[in-house]
Formats: sequence, structure tokens, C-alpha cells
Amino acid sequence: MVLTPDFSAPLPRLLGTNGDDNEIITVQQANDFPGGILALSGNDTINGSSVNDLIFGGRGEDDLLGNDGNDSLFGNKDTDFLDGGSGDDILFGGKGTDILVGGEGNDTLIGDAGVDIYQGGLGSDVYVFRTELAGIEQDLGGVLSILPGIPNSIELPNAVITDFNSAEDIIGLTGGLTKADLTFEDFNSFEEFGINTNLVLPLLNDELELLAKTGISVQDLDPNNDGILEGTAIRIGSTNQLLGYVLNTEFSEVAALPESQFISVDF
Ligand SMILES: [Ca+2]
Ligand SMILES: [Ca+2]
Ligand SMILES: [Ca+2]
Repeated sequence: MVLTPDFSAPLPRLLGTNGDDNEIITVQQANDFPGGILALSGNDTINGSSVNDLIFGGRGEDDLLGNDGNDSLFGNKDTDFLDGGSGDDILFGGKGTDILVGGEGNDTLIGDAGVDIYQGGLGSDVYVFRTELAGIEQDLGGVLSILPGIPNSIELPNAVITDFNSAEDIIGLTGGLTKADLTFEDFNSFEEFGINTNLVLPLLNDELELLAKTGISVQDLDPNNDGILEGTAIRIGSTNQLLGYVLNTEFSEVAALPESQFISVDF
């Protein structure tokens, strides 16, 4: 488990192995290798330095921690946990279900395919919805027998925002959409899925372990512990496709945000 310098790229970088890498980046490594750290395959845990880090998790289930500094973290494929720490960080979840935690500072959280969980923390954070991935349906036929009452299929949110602060947080939209293209309505998980989440949670051990690691608690998601997730559903008006959920907000509060809190993002 060692990082290998690679001077063949335009900017010098450090390569991990195709196994599980567990590395703590030094300030000198971060400064000497502006091309960043590529952890390659494997389930990697990479701890950034106290200065600005650029870290790519590669394939596998990766934990990338930026710590201090303005960091850019890329989870790449599979289920990843990205934590920017303090500073103004940019987190790219990549494909797969990812949990993105911004921490202190003004962070930008960007998912991809798969349901992404966003927690921006303190600061004015930008939560990006990928409009081109709206309205994806998940067939629930396989679990119908153990959870009677649930629908045959559900529409997956592109992202779930867990800690939206309407005083300073921002919704980022790809594809040139603006606030005028969106609709806002109440979201209630019991009405949507026909089941109390307390009944589902025991079936989600892996997901709960991942949540525990990120510092997001079930209490954060469901503050009054009634087994029902509530908030705002944001849809694309013209197609009625679901973009995502903003938990623990009133839809009227999100709908009343000024247009300046919805920005177009491109990357
Ligand atoms: Ca690796
Ligand atoms: Ca940071
Ligand atoms: Ca933040």
C-alpha cells in the first residue's frame, strides 16, 4: 500500500494500487503532485492534507476526506463517501449511490447516476440536481412479497438534500434549467411508498452503516421519529419528472426562494 509518483501525465500525480489503499496525504505530497491522487480500483480510504487536495477514488467503494483546504474530491464509480471537511470544497460523487458531506465552508455537491445523499453542513452550499437523470424508475417487484403495500415501482430522486438552509443554500441545475422550469410539492414518504420507513430500516443494514460513518443520523432524516420522511419534492414542470427531495422543508418555503438561489451549473 504505497503511492507511486507518475510523471507521464501533464501534471505530476500519485497513483494508488488496484487493491484497497489507505493513505494519509501530506502537505508536501499535495503541493508536489498538482495532478492529484488517483486511488484506482479497490475500496480506498484517502485522507487529504491540510492544504488543497485533488483526490480521485476510482472504482470501488471509497472514503475520501478532504480535511482543511479547498478540496476537489471525485468518488468515481460505485458507492462512495466524500467529506470535504472545512474549506470551500467541490464534491463529485460519480456513478452509484454516494453520500456527500460538505462540512464547514461554501461547498458544491454534485451527484451523478444513482440516488445521492447531500449534507452541505455550515456555509452557503450548492446542491446540484442532474436534470438529465430525472424521472428514473426503480422496479420494486422483487421486494413486493416481503413489503406488501408498496407500489410496483417508484421514481428515484437524483438526490436527497438532508440539511437545506433556505437562508443561504443554493439549488444547482444542469441542462440550463432555471427556477421557472420547476414545480414544488409536499413530499411524504408514507404517501409515496405506502410504508413506514421504520419498517424498511432494519432491511437496510449496509446503508445504515454507511450513514453512521458519515455522521448523518436517522434523527437528521426523520427528526420527529415517526417513520415518515417529509419535505419538498422538486420536479421538472414540463415532464413532471422527479429531480429530488429537500427533506424537512415546507414546499412553500422552497417555492418562495428567490430565483438567485437557483443557479445553472455546467461542468
Ligand atoms: Ca485502490
Ligand atoms: Ca476541505
Ligand atoms: Ca458547507
